[in-house]
Amino acid sequence: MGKSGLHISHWGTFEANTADGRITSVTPYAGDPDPHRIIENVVDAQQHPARIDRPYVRRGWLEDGPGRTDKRGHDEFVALDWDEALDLLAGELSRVYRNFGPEAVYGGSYGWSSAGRFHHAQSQLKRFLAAAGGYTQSVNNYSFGASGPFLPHVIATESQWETEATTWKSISENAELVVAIGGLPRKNSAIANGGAIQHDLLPWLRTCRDNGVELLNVSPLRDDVSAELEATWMSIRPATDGALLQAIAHTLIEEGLYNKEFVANYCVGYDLFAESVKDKTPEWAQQVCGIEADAIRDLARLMAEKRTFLTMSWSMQRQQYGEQTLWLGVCVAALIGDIGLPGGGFGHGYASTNRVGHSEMLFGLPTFSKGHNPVRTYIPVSRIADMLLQPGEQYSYDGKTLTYPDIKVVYWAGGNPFNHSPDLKKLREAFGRPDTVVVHDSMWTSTARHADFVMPATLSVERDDLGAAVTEDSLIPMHKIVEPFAQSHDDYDILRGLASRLGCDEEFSSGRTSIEWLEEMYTKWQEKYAARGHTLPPWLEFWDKNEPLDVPKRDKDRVMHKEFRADPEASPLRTPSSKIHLQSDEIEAFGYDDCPGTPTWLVPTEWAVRADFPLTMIANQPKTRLHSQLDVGGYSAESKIQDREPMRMNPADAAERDIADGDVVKVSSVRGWLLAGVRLSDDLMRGVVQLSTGAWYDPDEDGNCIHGNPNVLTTDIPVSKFSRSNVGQHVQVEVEKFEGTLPPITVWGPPKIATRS
Ligand code: PGD
Repeated sequence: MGKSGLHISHWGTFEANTADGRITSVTPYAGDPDPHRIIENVVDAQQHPARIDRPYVRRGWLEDGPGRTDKRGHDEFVALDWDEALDLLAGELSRVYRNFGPEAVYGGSYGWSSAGRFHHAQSQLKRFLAAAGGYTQSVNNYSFGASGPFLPHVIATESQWETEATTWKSISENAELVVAIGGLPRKNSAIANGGAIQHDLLPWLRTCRDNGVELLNVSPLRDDVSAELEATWMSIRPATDGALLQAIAHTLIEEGLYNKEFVANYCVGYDLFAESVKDKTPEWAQQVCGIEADAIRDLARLMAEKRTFLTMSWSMQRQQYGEQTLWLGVCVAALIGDIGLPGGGFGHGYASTNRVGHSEMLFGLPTFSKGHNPVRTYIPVSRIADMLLQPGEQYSYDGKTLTYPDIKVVYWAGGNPFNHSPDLKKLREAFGRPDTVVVHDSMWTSTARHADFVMPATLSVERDDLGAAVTEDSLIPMHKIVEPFAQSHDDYDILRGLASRLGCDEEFSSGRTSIEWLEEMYTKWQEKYAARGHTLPPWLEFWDKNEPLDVPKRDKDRVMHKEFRADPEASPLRTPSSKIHLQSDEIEAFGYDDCPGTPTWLVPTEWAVRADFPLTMIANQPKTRLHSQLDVGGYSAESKIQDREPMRMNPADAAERDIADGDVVKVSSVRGWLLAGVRLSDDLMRGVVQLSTGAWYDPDEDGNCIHGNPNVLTTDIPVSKFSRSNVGQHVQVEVEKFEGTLPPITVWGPPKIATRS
């Protein structure tokens, strides 16, 4: 029996109890005011049959060599020894670099992988591929892939709205009204990229409530704000927030309630914007979004009267025309005129993770360099399937014309595209195109099953690391808790094995072991703080003490755009005009019909199928895990219904279809179907069903999912020609009771392993 030191994961910090080399239970960090149960998943997952025990190669690849194939995802795997696997893969990488050049290697490798400053799978892979010759990379992310490139054109750069956002402290002390478009769901704030130590969304929202701040939840889901906060729920039809915002702007202008001084001094494009909302009356918006015209008018008046903070969740832009919805939010906040005032203004992504609204560490965290990639070619990250299916094709992105490269090797570590990409049937077809697909993972996820080379990676509990998110108060020494499972290795050691075979080990590893890297990273970081007058303990003292180390933080009362408001000449915005854009000639000149230069609400193309698929599915983030990670863990597993992912449904919609709580249903869209288990809930408005992402994709022979991954239903069309981001948040579906014999889930165990001839 043993007890570990603290361990940090993206979803919380815990101590583990161990016996016989296994984790038997976890205890949340005592300093966390609101721990989440996701930390429990690691207990069952660490030794689960779905762990990858050794290196494997796909049988067809071994027998026929690299090349285009429709067998990926259907084939058997052959076990290899480590040396054999590394020799074979190094040979293949050499062939591709020699014959096709580094652009033919796709190393975009998107995904969250694990917390830990050193063993971050993407950073490791990118540094290795840079050392090996280079790679085609990806830009942006699946979280805010539209707002990332778009918002800098109209108000703020990503580093501003993410890391210089107005703090919860300022909001709770100064705001009178928080309008949360897309809500402030506690479940999403469970996680933070880099790790969560103190979950303080709920404590801050309680302070808001106790201070008399009015909370308004604008969402199709009532529980997008926790019930105890007594928020007002304004239920809105999915994908219509832009129409609501246009009608609010219309009312503010028509009733002369907007802040004329703010608009005159800090904004450009007012006349064209005002013209564009002239006919966007509350009565018009009511027809679109389902909120009564009088309630829209009252809301506009309330916002004009009170110190208002308007925040929009990331989900608002993970849908078609998401840039426009977000931009309309910026416009309404500008008309209200509280931008730059304590507790007022515009926010994006509050509660989308445990990050926005917290202050940052003074001089950041220890870092591991990704090296220098000589290849300039990139794709917007969610265009992975288009890139593989249409090499050489030109496309637009952020005012530029780009060309998809011809990819021969896809190399993925720490991500699960067969979880995160919309339209998984299309992705399957795309994954058939390259010569070779390589995946490092600890689990037999669907992505691993679609690979040629499968390299078993350790879990973070099986290695030493340093952990924290930059918004936390401390850095955690993460001592290994248990030995690596079977023959799994750290990504770093796998890549070192390849680097030495390719002759680039010195460039990749600088000859250091993992623990030597941790010391190097920590010491550089400590010296940075020391040079600025902050003394932190030396490496061995920090590591051996095995306790969280307090790190100094920035201004906890920070207000975004305070300096801009105080003096727009001295502190201009980084937009083309240096001011807030209510309209943009630059965007208009890009000529994108789906991203016009004056923001407007547009009808989603998916609505064309509403006659046959009348329900809108919200495919949001799960409560019981992070994305698809550790889906086999106890907390995630206990939520399943007859082994299927739970889907929530309004009781009236269910009754119309003769569906009861606990039934298994077949959910269909234009693109395919899945099986899910039903939970009835009146926290959903009528016409809406909700199915979280992350159930491991378990395809039948036609690619439909018998387990409940919503991305078999969603579409891969981009948000717009501007950002080319993903629209996974919504899809039109129909639901019927499943009456047949339930097929058993296969994806929670290993795939078929061939005996070697
Ligand atoms: P994860 O499940 O976190 O999903 O997409 P992402 O790919 O990040 O996948 C991470 C993988 O990394 C897991 O398979 C895990 O086992 C593996 N892993 C963890 N640690 C390590 C490690 O140390 N080494 C290696 N080699 N592997 C490791 C998430 C993405 O999904 C995101 S961020 C968003 S916001 C999107 N949201 C939606 C949505 O709202 N709706 C839909 N329909 N679809 C979405 N997709 C997107």
